Amino acid sequence: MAIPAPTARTALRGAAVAFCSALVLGACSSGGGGGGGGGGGGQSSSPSGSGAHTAGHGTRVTVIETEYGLKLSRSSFTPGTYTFVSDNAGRVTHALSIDGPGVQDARTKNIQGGQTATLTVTLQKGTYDVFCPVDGHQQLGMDQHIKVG
Ligand SMILES: [Cu+2]
Repeated sequence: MAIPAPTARTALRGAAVAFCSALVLGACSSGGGGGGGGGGGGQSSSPSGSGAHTAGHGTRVTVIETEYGLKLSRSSFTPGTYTFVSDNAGRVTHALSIDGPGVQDARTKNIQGGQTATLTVTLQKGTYDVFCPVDGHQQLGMDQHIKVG
């Protein structure tokens, strides 16, 4: 019986939208009715990490770091995405950096002794330099070359 007149509906909707936008935007999403885009979330406060590649989808490769050397869990690589899990088994601060075709000095944050950090990169055919970017450590032996292909 009560078929709402289109004009009334439209007016009502318009009023509701206006009402909502007048309030805090987030409050509207609890209404559920019309597909409210992106309710929660908002800007999660990211830590210090810059552009963190958190989605570690790659093949895991463990890199044990000590004074002063790197030990990779694998030595043969085919092109693809890898997540390097850098495990600082030493006492001083280290980090892990990878440089080669398509990967320009990707690096983890500094890693304290006993901590780990990950680095996800996509490797192509070629040779990559895997090293510790902390001052002088590369020269001291924290340096490995891996061949992909
Ligand atoms: Cu180091």
